[in-house]
Amino acid sequence: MHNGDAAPRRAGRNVLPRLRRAAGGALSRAETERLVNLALAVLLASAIVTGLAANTSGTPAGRWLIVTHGVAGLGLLVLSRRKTRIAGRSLNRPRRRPGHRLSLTLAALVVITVVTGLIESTGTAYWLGPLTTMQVHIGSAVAAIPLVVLHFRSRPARPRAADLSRRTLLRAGAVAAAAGGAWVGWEALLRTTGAPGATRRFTASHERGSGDPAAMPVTQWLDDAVQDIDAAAWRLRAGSDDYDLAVLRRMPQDDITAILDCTSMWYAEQEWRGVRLDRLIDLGDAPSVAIASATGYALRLPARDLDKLWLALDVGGRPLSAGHGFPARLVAPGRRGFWWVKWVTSIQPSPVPWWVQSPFPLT
Ligand SMILES: Nc1nc2c(c(=O)[nH]1)N[C@H]1C(S)=C(S)[C@@H](COP(=O)(O)O)O[C@H]1N2
Ligand SMILES: [Mo]
Repeated sequence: MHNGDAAPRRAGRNVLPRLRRAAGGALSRAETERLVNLALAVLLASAIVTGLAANTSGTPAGRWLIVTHGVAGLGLLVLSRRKTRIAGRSLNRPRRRPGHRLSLTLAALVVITVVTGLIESTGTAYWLGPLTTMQVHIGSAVAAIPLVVLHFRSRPARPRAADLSRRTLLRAGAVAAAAGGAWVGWEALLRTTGAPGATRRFTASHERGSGDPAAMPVTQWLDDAVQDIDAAAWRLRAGSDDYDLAVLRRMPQDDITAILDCTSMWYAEQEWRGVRLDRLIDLGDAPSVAIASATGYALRLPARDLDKLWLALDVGGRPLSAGHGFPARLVAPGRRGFWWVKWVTSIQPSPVPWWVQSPFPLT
């Protein structure tokens, strides 16, 4: 970690003073504090928004989300020394402002989030105790959101019209440049040290078990349990038709090479084999298709994607294992792992557009 924050500091030291002179000299302490707090608010908001959005994205267009996410996170580090000084002065006042414990909790959560983000990017620690590094990262970030809101409500860092002046914009540019420099430096460090993270995907996921389904992690979104399904009793309800496994196996199968990219840090490329959904069901005019699991896990996908979705029965030339969704699971190339419903029991036309649903499954 020390190497990590050395980069922003070095960049900050060179760039900031020069720009500060160009921007018309020093500001009062109160004005500096207000601007630092404002910058932190902007960085926190962009880190949170890009982090959540990046988790839904599975196409290369989502890459800029991850880059912005990293730059915003490192921007927090760039400003951390100044913020520590501001907070230190505030805490050392004879009469502390109310809510300082909340602020310290918030600070701790932000530190945990940034540090786990950095650990994440190195690809060296999938687990942190009983939780995955990503669970700690997302968990602390989500826990921080209400505290961020409370914090800025009691200590508003109000923007002013003058913030659009050349001097403040130059300062914002300097912080952005330092954060961008830190990002470039951190990536270079990952490459030169040969950290596993150097080869992570544009989604920031690390390769695990490609071509070897048994080595691919078994991952549940929230609280589903691995289903032990009796193949003889299993039925798929697709529209008004019932399929059993033997019938499905006699249908035309496609071989699909596709990457399953979970939101919790890993991806794997496998050879899947299954039945294309448009051969299983005719949606008519329905705008979306609803896919449901034996567990109740369910979601909707756009009708126009029906010929780009498969109900897979095999992976790597063998039937799915229970953990990976036996007897049938969705293969949704280009979509993040949570769309790849396992233990599918129902495929139905839905009258509701696919986007009328929570951005993430709720079970
Ligand atoms: N029924 C059901 N399907 C599910 C999930 C789940 O919790 N329940 N998790 C999803 C998530 S988050 C991922 S990443 C993939 C993981 O697939 P795998 O366990 O075969 O690796 O399954 C998806 N399908
Ligand atoms: Mo996942």
